[in-house]
Amino acid sequence: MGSAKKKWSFILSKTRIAILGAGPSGLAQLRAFEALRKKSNSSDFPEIVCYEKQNDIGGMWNYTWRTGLDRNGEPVHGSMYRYLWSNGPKECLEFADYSFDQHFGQAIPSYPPREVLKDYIMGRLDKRALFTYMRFECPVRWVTFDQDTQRFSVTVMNHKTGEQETEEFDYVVVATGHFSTPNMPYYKGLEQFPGRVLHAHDFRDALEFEGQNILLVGGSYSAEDIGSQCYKYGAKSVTISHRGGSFGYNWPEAVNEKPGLEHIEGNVVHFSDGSSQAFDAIVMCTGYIFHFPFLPDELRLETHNCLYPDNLYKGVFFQSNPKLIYLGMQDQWFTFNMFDAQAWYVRDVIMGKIQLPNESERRKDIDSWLQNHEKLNTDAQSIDFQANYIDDLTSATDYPSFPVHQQAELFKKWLEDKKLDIMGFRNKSYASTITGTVAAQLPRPWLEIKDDSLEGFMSLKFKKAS
Ligand code: FAD
Ligand code: NA7
Repeated sequence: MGSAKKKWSFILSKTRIAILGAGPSGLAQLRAFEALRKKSNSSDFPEIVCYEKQNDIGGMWNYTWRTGLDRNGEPVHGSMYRYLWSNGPKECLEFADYSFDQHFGQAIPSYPPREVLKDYIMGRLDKRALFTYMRFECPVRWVTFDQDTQRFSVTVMNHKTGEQETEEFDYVVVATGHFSTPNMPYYKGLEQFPGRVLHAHDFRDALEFEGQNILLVGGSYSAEDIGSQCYKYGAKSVTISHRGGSFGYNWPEAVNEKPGLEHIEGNVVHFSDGSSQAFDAIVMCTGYIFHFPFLPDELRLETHNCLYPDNLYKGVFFQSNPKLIYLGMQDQWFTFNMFDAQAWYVRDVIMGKIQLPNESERRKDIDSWLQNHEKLNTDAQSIDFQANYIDDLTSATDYPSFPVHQQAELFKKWLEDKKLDIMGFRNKSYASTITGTVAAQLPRPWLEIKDDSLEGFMSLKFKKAS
């Protein structure tokens, strides 16, 4: 009896952390702790549980053919599609502590397909150790915070047992992503449009639109990439309606730009310049909303896709309750290396290595970033802003320093390359800022390579970049 009681109080005294989501952000957090555990092996190492809705790690990088609901009746998370290739140079997302050379053992091109990048992201993980923290098929249903105990209650639906479970934690890390819940606008006449109307979230295979005249609504990455995919896989014509202006790309003849969409009559779409055109299908590439149905108002981050959401100290600690942490909530030039920088910082705060300042100091820090954020006018400035943010985080931890400003320069080069040749930028090669290795070249132009599988890609006879 006595020893059981002792054991129980020992368990209660351990810091408990819930990580919600096992995409690249949640995995970065798990790995940050795992790295520490391996180094210190200390007995006061926190107890960590990672709840994941899917039945695997990888988040957005797990391709699924499903749309709508998954096999458990939960909203499908995945927005990635077949034939998706990296939309930025891999050299800008390389981990500081795990290079592409280390993973592939050879130079590979700068723009790999999804499966190849996923293989890289997973490559550095000690899956055996990591899976001990995982609770798969456990979507988080509700989170509350008790002011008296200063602990969170996290309730999940465990689809493996068919039962709801509630556990208590000292910290909650929300890493559920923000490119999954469609922002779906309405335009007059949409309900009468005779063809398919879908959001980019449900776009899976460009071949579906082969031989069709397709309209994409939106002026950002999804519109330009889904447009390029549809062109590559044989759409008859691709039209992009961009309410904010023009991409300024030299599109091939079959790809056109239009200004904002006004209304729809039958299969004819009318645009704000008075022009109109008939289409077979419409894809809304109109972005995503931040959706945290498992959080009550007082814990819920309210923001839109931007580089510095308000109320997050260091971009991660929720201002009114810094034991609640949000990872990866920024718009993303940088991705995997930024998630690492955030995860390392969060870990060091939880472990008491970094002290959080008081509420008003945190507010001042947030405001100073927001002031700079407001002044951003160009993509180049935005890239530098995010690089500075990452620098700010990594300089406070022992995360291996990496030349984030050199990577920022690569991003600027990438933007220029896209402007010069939107269908050819993926043929370019860049040098790694981590190892110096110059990426290999694709043997044929990206437009001609239709197989996006890992095996297909790795069996290509890459050329040495000239
Ligand atoms: P996610 O990868 O979205 O992972 C979130 C995880 O949380 C998922 O596993 C999900 O199942 C889980 N989850 C959600 N809700 C719950 C819940 N209630 N309970 C439990 N678990 C939950 N980035 C690049 O670097 N390069 C690219 O080329 C690129 N292309 C992209 C293309 C598309 C179409 C999209 C949508 C994004 C792209 N991105 C790209 C950005 C991509 O979102 C990030 O690379 C990365 O996946 C973000 O990681 P995350 O962990 O923050 O979120
Ligand atoms: P983004 O980058 O958030 O862009 C959304 C786009 O949709 C943007 O151009 C918006 O124009 C446009 N939008 C939003 N609402 C509307 C309406 N109502 N009508 C017309 N156009 C609209 O999302 P993406 O999906 O392109 O990219 C997200 C991630 O996926 C990205 O990180 C990639 O890596 C892949 P606005 O600027 O508001 O005028």
